[in-house]
Amino acid sequence: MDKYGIIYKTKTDITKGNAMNATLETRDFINTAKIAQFRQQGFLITESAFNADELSALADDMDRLHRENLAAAQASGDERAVERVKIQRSYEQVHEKSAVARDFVRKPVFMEACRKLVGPDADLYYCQSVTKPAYRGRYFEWHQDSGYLVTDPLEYITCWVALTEATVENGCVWIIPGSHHWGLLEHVREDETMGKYPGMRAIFNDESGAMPVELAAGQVVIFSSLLLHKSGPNLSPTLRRGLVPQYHLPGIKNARTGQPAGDLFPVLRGGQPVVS
Ligand SMILES: O=C(O)CCC(=O)C(=O)O
Repeated sequence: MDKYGIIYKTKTDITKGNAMNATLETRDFINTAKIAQFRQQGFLITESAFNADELSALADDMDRLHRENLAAAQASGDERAVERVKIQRSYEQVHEKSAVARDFVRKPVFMEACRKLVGPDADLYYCQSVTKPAYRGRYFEWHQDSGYLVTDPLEYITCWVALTEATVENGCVWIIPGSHHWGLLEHVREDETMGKYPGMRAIFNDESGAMPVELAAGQVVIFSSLLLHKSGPNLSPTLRRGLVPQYHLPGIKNARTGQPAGDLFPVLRGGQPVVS
């Protein structure tokens, strides 16, 4: 048993539960056409994979993290820190801070994605809650996720789950289909501004194929860590909420140092979900 106390869940366990969950838990979200699209264009989009209770339970717990963070900033008396917390509502490795998130990242749609796109064994690599506040959620530069930390093996999958609907107006993700074939691009670090999050920007010069990925709540866009993507500002009067779990092969390393990379949080072994 590892630090998370791994137990292997059998197929019979997966199909238990109430009728609503049984439907979502037994349905296939990724057919062969979607797998072909993922290989050719670097992404696929699922139908809604979660019911309203699952989405609101996660949103509520991400709000709890935000309230705790805001209270800590307010207690510090640092007004700039308070302001930053209000506009930068992104939290990292949330499965370590939230039992709801820890359960969520092993939901069937992700296990199916791992099984079909990663392999019978997969680990969670990283998991962010990404909330863009109304009117103040900022632009996020074009990048490849592999541009943040180069791993060995290089490519893994990013799942961007819409906890609320994601639209052009509220700052949905944009992608360049097929750009995962361009290989790993050079990235430069960009400073934050009032209109832009801090982060890496990929160097490239053809964004003519860019398309927005508008999603209904519960839908997931799954893409290669080499696919170029960005997101727009939130110009709407409501929050835009997403969760971004990423999955890779067990044993992935930081390509520069050779040290283990990612969180080493096992989710799938021998094709079966891991529960703790
Ligand atoms: O949620 C967003 O707005 C973009 C997040 C993103 O691209 C990332 O975390 O790599």
